[in-house]
Amino acid sequence: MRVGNSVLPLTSRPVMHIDKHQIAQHNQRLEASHGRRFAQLAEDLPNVEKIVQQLNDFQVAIPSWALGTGGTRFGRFSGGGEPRNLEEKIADIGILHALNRSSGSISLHIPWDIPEDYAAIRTLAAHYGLVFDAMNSNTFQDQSGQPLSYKFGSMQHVDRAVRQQAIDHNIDVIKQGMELGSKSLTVWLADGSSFPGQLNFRKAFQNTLECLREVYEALPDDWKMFVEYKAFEPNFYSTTVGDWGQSLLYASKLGEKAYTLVDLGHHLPNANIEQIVALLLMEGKLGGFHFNDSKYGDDDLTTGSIKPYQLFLIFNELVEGMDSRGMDHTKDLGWMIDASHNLKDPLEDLVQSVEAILVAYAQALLVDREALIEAQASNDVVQAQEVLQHAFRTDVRPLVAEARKRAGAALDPLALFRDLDVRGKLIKERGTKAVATGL
Ligand SMILES: [Mn+2]
Repeated sequence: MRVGNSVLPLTSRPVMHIDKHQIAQHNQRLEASHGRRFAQLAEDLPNVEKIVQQLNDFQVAIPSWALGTGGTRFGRFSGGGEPRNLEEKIADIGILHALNRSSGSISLHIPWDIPEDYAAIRTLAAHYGLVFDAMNSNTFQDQSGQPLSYKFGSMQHVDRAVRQQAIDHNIDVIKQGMELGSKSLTVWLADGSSFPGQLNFRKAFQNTLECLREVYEALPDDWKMFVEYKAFEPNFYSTTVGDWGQSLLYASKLGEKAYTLVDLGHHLPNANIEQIVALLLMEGKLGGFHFNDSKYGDDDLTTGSIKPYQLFLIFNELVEGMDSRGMDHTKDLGWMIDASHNLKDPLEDLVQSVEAILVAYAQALLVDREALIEAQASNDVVQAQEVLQHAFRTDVRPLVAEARKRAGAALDPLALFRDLDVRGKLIKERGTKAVATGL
């Protein structure tokens, strides 16, 4: 992984990189104990090779805004060495991908990450083995120099001129994505109201639909549009794309290139997300997925840190639903992490998130489908629970590690990240005061 002179200007040539020898050395140290644990697990799994291959193929997109320390409304505590520009964000994801070989794409947010030279950015990403996943538009903030304000919404706005501005921005994001080789646009709208009476719900919906339709018309044929919903925040009385029903309504009215996007943190407490996923898949309208975890609301905590069983149950429905439609696990849905918080090193947090996603996926692949169908058909509630929990309680980490090893990644990415003092080197390169653009 050498970044050559021809690719990068001198100033943005990263010092920190992880090479094959470092990974090989690390793996060699852990090989004996890993080999024992993997062999033991493999003995009980007749389809172990297929599962390892599926884990090997699975890729999760990393959002460009997850590389800096996230803030809250109250404060932001930078850990230092944060990427200062898009090039450095790509370099960070390159480090992550070198460690786990499961983070092979980047999801950009416009206008936080507008590339100056598309070809150069594409070349740089390719250098790290990265491609561009979904593009994200932003009509939830006002940008400097923007003529009209989104204070009272964007696509729902009572003023047609504001709506047009939001349409134009989204079409512009599509054009930028085309330059980068992206194939999808994620639209998340903060639109809604915070007080009863503020909004005519029907008009807000119709305005939004009309705007989304104009953006949809601008989508290339091989693109998808993801309509992301969220129950509340920043608006606290109503949200104009507030739940999966509303998103599905928009997506159905828009057409076959429009899909619902599920973000794990965007539901009311205790929502049965696995059931939502199952029904959206049944309708062929689940397009993408944003991973994070939460205790209360849109907490954006590390995936799998709070509710790992729920994550497994969601993956169980994803695998069952995708298989029933003959879908490709790796290509037919957009998988992305959407989290950003203020305590952990952002790269360590992402290592943990990707690991948690792969663990839940592996557990879902272990579920004995035939036994589950049999239990369901005979109303054997006890056995159904046993089948699911047997898979969930299996320690599948050796499978995930084996998949990584075969892909040329590290057996223990977090340990290697720390052994190599990656953050220390990034701080040396970028300084302690470097602050990532974005949230
Ligand atoms: Mn999201």
